[in-house]
Order: sequence, then C-alpha cells, then structure tokens
Amino acid sequence: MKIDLAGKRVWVAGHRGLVGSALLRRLQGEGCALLTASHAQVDLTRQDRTEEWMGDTRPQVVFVAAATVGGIHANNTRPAEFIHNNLAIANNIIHAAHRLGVEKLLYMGSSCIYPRLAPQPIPEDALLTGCLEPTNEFYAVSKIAGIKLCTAYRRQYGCDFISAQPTNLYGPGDNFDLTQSHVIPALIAKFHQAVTTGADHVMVWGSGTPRREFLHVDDLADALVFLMRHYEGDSHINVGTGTDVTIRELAETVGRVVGFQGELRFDASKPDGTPRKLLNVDRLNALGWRYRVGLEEGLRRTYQWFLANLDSLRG
Ligand code: GFB
Repeated sequence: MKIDLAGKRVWVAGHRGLVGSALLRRLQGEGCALLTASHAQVDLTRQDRTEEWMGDTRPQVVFVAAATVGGIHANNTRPAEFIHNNLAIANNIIHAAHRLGVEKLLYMGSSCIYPRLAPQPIPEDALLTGCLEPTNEFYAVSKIAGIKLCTAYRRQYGCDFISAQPTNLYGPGDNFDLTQSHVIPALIAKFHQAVTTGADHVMVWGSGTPRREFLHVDDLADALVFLMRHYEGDSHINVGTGTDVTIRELAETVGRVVGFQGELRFDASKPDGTPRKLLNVDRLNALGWRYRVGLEEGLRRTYQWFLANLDSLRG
C-alpha cells in the first residue's frame, strides 16, 4: 500500500535533532501539515503527556526521530539515560499511535542493534544472533525494543508501523560537543580548533583501525520519506551507503576538508567500540533507493554549516 503524504498531518517527533531537522527540510513542499512538539510542550518519556498531545493534535503519519543519542563516550557513561529514555519514547509513541489509529509510523533504530561481531556487510536478519557491543548495549537494547514494538503491533493489531536502521549519520545540525558527539562532529571541531590555534597535532580516539560507514543526514531523510511511501513489512530495513572507511582514513579526510596539515596522534586510552559495522543495503537498493552525497562532499557541507553556526554552537 502506497501512502500519500499530501494533505496529511505528519508529526516529526524529535524535530530539533540531527535527523528530525533534516526530515523537516525534506518534507517541506510535500503538501503535508507538519506537526512538531518541543520538549517544553511534551515530554515524550511521559506516557500521559504523550497520549494527551497526540490526542489533541491527531497525527495521521508519524516519524519517530526522537531519542537520547550520543557518541561512544556518552553511550558508555550514561547507560541509564540511554536505556530509560529511549524505551519510554518508543513505548509511549507506538502505543499511543495504535490507540489513536495513526495510519503509518516509521521508527528509527540504529546500526548498533546488531551483534558486535556480525557478518559484514550486516544483513537485516543478523539481528539478535549474537552479543552486543558493550559500549552501546543499553542504547541498542532500547532500539531493538522499538523495532520489536513495531513488529508486534503490526502482527497483533495490523498497524502499518515500520522501522529503518540507519548507519552512522552526520550533517548539519549535529552535536559538536566533544563529550557527547559522534566521531565526525568531534573531528571537525578538533581540526578546526587546531587550525585556529596553530596546533601541530590532533588527538584521535582509539587506534584508528575501526571501520565505519557514514551517511549524510539529508540522504537519510530522503530514504525515510521513501520508505514511508513505498515500504510496508515486518522486517526493519537497513539504510546506508554500502561503503566504509577506517577512522584513520576518516580523520585524514576531515583534516583535508578543514585544511589541517599537522600530525594525527591516536589516544589508546579511549575505546574503539565495534571493530566494523557496515550495513548490507541490498534490500533498500532493491526497493529503488540509493544514497547521493559522497563522504568528502558531505564533510565539506557539514564543515560549512559548522562555520556558519559557530557563534550559536559556542553559546
Ligand atoms: O562515532 P562514535 O562515537 O560512535 O565513534 P560508534 C566511532 C569511532 O570513532 C570509535 C572513534 O572507534 C571512536 O573511538 N573516534 C576517534 C572518536 N576520535 C573520536 C572523537 O573525538 N570522538 C568520538 N566520539 N569518537 C555509536 C554508538 O558508536 O554509534 C551509538 O555509541 C550509535 O550507540 C552510533 O549507535 C551510531 O560508531 O562507535
């Protein structure tokens, strides 16, 4: 069943985040009535507040991009917040969506849901076939629960709820705070600082050998809208590019983009995390979607956004 977004009340839950803000950009011009709720309006970790707000606004289509997120350090040091907030958000929104008869809902997981040593590239059916990566297992458990909620509500109640598993994301609107961020915004901020101060080296966490796949968030938003329109099914769908790089290669590319000519030093006291997590995107490609923004081009755009927003990022 193909869903038409035009004329629909479409709620982007988490519209201020990296993914939510990209979804808002992507959905402009689709002819839908966009609904958003700030944290001050509704705390999505509260079932009563979530049901009340959704009951008042009656979304017909929901993108669940609201989540407590962060990089390897934030995941490793705030496990209770990651598991509690994300379980509550998924449970509250998905249950209320069923009760209120939402026509279609898309839930976003994360590539860390897969076993630490999953076969590469990772197919969708690798889910729950092995142990999780310890640095993000609490986040992963909450995201697995969100996916399973969609499947369960589809099976028992016939709800058209689907889920997508994006690979590591980056782009405008990212979090550049070094204690919370993922690797790309962290490296952009560090290299920029080094160029500005004339430092001769930049510290990169871990060994530089882990491999990661990176998707520009505007590509992700496009894929999510595509899946919302064209996909219905029990299984989650991987969203990525199908190619990866080592953290060292990534650091060299970010250095080139930012114009840093000094030395890279690797801080072995920081965790590497999963050795590799490259998604198998055959199913998404077969449905008819492919990414557009290459890594270096995406990094350039993200660095331009960072420079244009330096004042607000400092504030
Ligand atoms: O992006 P990142 O924090 O998350 O780290 P994960 C990726 C790799 O980059 C790790 C290395 O091997 C880091 O050690 N790295 C190098 C750095 N320098 C830095 C730096 O300055 N900052 C950061 N943050 N990393 C996350 C999960 O795992 O992936 C989340 O923790 C989520 O749950 C997300 O799933 C997509 O890729 O390791």
